[in-house]
Amino acid sequence: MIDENIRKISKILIQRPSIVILTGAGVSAESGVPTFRGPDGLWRQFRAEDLATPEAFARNPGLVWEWYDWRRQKIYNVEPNPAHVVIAKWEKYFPFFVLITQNVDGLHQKAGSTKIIELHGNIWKVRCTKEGKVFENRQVPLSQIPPLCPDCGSLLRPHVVWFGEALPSDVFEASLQALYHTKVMMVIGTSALVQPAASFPLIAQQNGAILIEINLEPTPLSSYADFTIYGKAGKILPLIDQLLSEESEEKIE
Ligand code: BV8
Repeated sequence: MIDENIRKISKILIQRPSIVILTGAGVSAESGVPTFRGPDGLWRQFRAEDLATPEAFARNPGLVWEWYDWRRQKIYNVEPNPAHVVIAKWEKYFPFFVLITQNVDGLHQKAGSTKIIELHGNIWKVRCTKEGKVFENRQVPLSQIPPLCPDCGSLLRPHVVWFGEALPSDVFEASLQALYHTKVMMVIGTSALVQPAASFPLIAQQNGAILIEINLEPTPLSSYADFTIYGKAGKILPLIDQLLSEESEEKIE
């Protein structure tokens, strides 16, 4: 039985083939990646807000790297789930499509997404704290903690945005451009607590977009959303995609 709201959303997507998708940790949950704040949040004992900061890294780079090394070991062999696969497929389906992700796990790219803005960086990249050079580093586990720059020997840091750090201006600007332009804003699997990402859906809605939220539970965005679908992203997105495919076949016939 397909939820009436899912039918309505599919019709909206056909009428307005212009979409920005914002994802959070919930879109990777069914791949086995622990979320930050959910009941299954394996990082409960490590409050992200306490360790994902420049101060924590300055105080104890080894401890912060132990946390990242542990997270990298947890996710290095996980696979994209049906939600990632549908999102990757949609970038070819919609004339205007931008994916903005808060996730650092790289699973959207693994599923084939290319039109992607990584708001908070990527856990598989490291950055030299002296020269700012960025390297890909998929060593699991790390052979040395904390890892050092292969060029100059300085401390490497994860190439992610920590609490208290500004988003890279190019990433922020590209996100705003997409939010001003889009006709639909779909928010999937985020608790909508972290700024400035949590304000993005409202910026899009204020610029005329229809706001759709997919989550297991209500969030601070839910009262603003035009549509909220409660359920697992890995189940809901394929249902919407199925209706879009049926509609497109009808159009072609
Ligand atoms: C900044 C990278 C300014 C690191 C992360 C107001 C305005 C501006 C800033 C602030 C502000 N108020 C507070 C701030 C400061 C701060 C902030 O937002 N704090 C919060 C805690 C209140 N923001 C910042 O510091 C940002 N920087 O604003 O800079 C500035 C300007 C100039 C100069 C200097 C500074 C930077 C924030 C970036 C932090 N980095 N990650 C790392 O990962 O190690 S944030 C971290 O949280 C992750 O990126 C994660 O993606 C993100 C958000 O969490 P969620 O993705 O939503 O995950 P969560 O577990 O919370 O929720 C999962 C959801 O999924 C749940 O709702 C659940 O129900 C749902 N779900 C679960 N399973 C499923 C599902 N849904 C569907 N299907 C399922 N199967």
